[in-house]
Amino acid sequence: MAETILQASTLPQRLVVQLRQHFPLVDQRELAPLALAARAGEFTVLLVDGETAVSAAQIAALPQLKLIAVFGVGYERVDVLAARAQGVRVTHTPGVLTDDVADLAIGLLLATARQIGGAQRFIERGDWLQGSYPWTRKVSGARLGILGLGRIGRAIAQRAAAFNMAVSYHSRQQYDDFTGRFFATPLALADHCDFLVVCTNGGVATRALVDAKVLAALGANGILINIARGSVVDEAALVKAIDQGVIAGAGLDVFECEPQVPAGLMGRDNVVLTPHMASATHSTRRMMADLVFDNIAAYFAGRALPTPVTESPNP
Ligand code: 8YV
Repeated sequence: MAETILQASTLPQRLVVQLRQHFPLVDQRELAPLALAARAGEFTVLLVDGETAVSAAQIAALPQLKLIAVFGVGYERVDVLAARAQGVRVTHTPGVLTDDVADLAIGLLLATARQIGGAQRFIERGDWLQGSYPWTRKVSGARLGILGLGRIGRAIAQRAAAFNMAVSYHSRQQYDDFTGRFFATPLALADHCDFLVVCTNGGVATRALVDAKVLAALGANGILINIARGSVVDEAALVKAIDQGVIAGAGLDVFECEPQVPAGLMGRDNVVLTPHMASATHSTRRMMADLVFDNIAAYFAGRALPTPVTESPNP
């Protein structure tokens, strides 16, 4: 029986075509549930996007599974511990999307502080004919707090340096090679900074790390940016904080129950929303696809996987 890839998410067509040219591939969504069970022994590779959950039960239901290839850097929806226990390796797409995500973080930060969306609506409504747009918030020289100092957090810090921002951070550990000030808790970081940018991993370990207390500490002049995962922010607390002026604004690319976005975040000049598109540029999505292909090709050729998940998953 030929080793087959089981595709369980919608992925770039170019990647699927390229994979099909080299390996047998079946789209799970075209299989009846019973057919999936009957053919379960064929599938050695499971191909998913970053939003698709892969549970211990799903892994156990594919007895020959050897590799889960994730199209995305975040892999918190895959039960990595269960995969390891069953001898299944997991790959993801780190590195290639770092610039795009950091770029969008800075874009959201500028758009939120300077109310670029609100200003456009102001022109479109014809309000400029009656007077000027209200003054907004200066970005250059402000204090930037980075929550989660991984590749993306560092790339944001690099960009913030060009804006003369004083960068500080909270992370699972303190880094000697990073000059920004370390804060031992998200609360202390929020209390210190003007802009808090969430760049942590998702998953249970970071769930609601930004809660009502952290938002209160960020304060009435503070702005929250989230390009990581919606789960890291207590969204109900955020809606309340925005509504009651506990914080000054938010720029958000990710949400708790995507693609659902709370109505309380909409129609506000101090809230900028984008639909989880930080890595969605032509060139980056192409590089992500190439990396997924390379990982799968390496598996089939018995070579070392280019970008395996190596760190311990969230407990
Ligand atoms: C994608 C992402 O939206 O890489 C990630 O972790 O959040 C994004 O690049 C997603 O994973 C694509 O499926």
